[in-house]
Amino acid sequence: MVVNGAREQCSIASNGSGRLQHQSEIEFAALSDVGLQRQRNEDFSAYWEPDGANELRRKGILAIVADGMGGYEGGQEASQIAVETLRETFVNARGTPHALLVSGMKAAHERIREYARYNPRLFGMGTTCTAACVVRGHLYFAHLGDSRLYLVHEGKISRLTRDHSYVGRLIESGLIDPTDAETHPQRHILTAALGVGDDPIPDTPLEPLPLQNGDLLLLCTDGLWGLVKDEELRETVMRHAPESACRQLVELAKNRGAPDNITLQLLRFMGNGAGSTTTPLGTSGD
Ligand SMILES: [Mn+2]
Repeated sequence: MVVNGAREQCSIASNGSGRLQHQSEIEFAALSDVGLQRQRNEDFSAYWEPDGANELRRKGILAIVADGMGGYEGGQEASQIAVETLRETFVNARGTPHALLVSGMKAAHERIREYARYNPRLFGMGTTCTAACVVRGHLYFAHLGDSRLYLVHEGKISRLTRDHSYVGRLIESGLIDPTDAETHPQRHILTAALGVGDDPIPDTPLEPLPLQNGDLLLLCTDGLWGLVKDEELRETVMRHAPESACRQLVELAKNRGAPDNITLQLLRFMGNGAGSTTTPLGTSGD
């Protein structure tokens, strides 16, 4: 089953029926909205889960968000190419989840560069890309740019990705305060993205992260996290079912002006957890 973030002004998706059919451990919802000031939605996202329990066990599920940049239609093209290439690689190639995510990102990078080469007016097109895979209760991810992946575990929210942006660097170096970042004139400058520069090396965790029943994963573009604080994200996703939480968070961003496109995916892990005996990948006994 594939759920694409369509190019409509606003689109909601969920895997409600798929979950019942395949006993997926994931409850999923996603929402993308053009926002209040942009003409186009340059964000793109997709969620994939295999048809069949064996395949689900072997491959797990894949969630991707991408936020394109570049003039003309460059941003739109870049984010869509990235998401589709990464998904293709993940679905069709063989390898560990980590290897598939990384090689998928490399393939996406190449394809965007090639596309720009044959469409010179799209020169400079690029995209952020944050992809998460959950297989047998373990989270893998790969990340480039300033979209984000959050984990809500036992009521606490933590950000699993760092922003590959100029402002992100200034914050990490202690040169500016996180609160200044929201208004910093250079807050949109990325230091790493797909389709731009040399071969990208995405951030990945050293070890897959074991998930527990009830854990929540949130993937989102800066159109959301730029306007909605971590604490507000946490409260909303904990208090509401995924689909309703998606709608409320987009509403919140819109109440605050929504200058950018907003895209988010929310995944609730309903499995036994990585510590269970049925998950051979589990490395610790809880
Ligand atoms: Mn954005």
